[in-house]
Amino acid sequence: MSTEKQGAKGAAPAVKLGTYAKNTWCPGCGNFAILNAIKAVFQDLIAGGTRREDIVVVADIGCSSKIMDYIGVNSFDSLHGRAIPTAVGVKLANPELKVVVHIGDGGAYAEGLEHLLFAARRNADITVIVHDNGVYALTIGQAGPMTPPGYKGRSTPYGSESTPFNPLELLHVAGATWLGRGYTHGIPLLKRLYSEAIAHRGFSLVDTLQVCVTFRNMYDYYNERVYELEGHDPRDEDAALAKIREWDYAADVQVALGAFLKRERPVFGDGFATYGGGIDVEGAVAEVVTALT
Ligand SMILES: Cc1ncc(C[n+]2csc(CCOP(=O)(O)OP(=O)(O)O)c2C)c(N)n1
Ligand code: SF4
Ligand SMILES: [Mg+2]
Repeated sequence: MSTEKQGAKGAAPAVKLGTYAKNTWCPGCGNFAILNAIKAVFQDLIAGGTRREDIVVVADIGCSSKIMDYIGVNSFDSLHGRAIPTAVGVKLANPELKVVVHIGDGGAYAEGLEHLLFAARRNADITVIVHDNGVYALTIGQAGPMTPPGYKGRSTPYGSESTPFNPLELLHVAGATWLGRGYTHGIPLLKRLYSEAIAHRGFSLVDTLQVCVTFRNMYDYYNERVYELEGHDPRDEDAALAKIREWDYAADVQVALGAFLKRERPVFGDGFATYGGGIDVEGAVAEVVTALT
């Protein structure tokens, strides 16, 4: 379900991409910024000629993943940690689609980590937007893979003992071809990063520092530390790794935002069309349907 309104005088109607689903995020949640940014990016894509039905959001499970209910494009709700392979399958089935995953840090960097690394290794042409709030928010704030030591939550009442790993460093090594980091205080940068990531051909991921105001409110902390990359060349793989290593997701240092890495490698699935002269997808589907009816 979606709503559309008439645009400016004489202009084509603006596709609003809203839905009638009731929004259940907490007031002040960083997910609102991600929603506004990605909707604006989809609107720009549609204004530029992309068919609305060719945009697919694949959601995981969590507060983050409710976002698919609030965007009027095709979507698929996967199991926790399984949004990545689902998205890769969607893209392989129809390479014309723009496939965007919305997933929490728990889903991406714990439950689904193996899938994430393999999608990066294969350079699957999908965009992954991680809502990185550093907790399992939907299940009321347990410590997750990105939770820093000392965090007191339901599962760690005396303080978390574990240290996060750096997901961008891991993905750089795994073979990702586009990597960036955003923050939910500032929609223009999010919009630019999401737009660049979607335009990139190959595996792209934007680790989005998404503030969970209810269980881990990091606004003051991040506001004092974040800065936008300037003069950084994302095509320099070593410089990208050095910038990515500047912050290990636990140390009290400056936190860079922007596009860290952009490189080209063969894209997963490009070779499939050459197997046996190509796959007749419609014919194969018709065969199955005929057999079932
Ligand atoms: C396989 C599996 N494990 C655990 C759960 C329970 N569960 C649902 S949401 C969630 C937390 C999600 O955390 P995250 O992925 O970081 O998303 P957030 O809610 O923080 O946006 C968990 C543990 C589940 N649904 N399925
Ligand atoms: S619990 Fe946290 S992440 Fe979930 S909606 Fe509330 S503020 Fe947002
Ligand atoms: Mg989370």
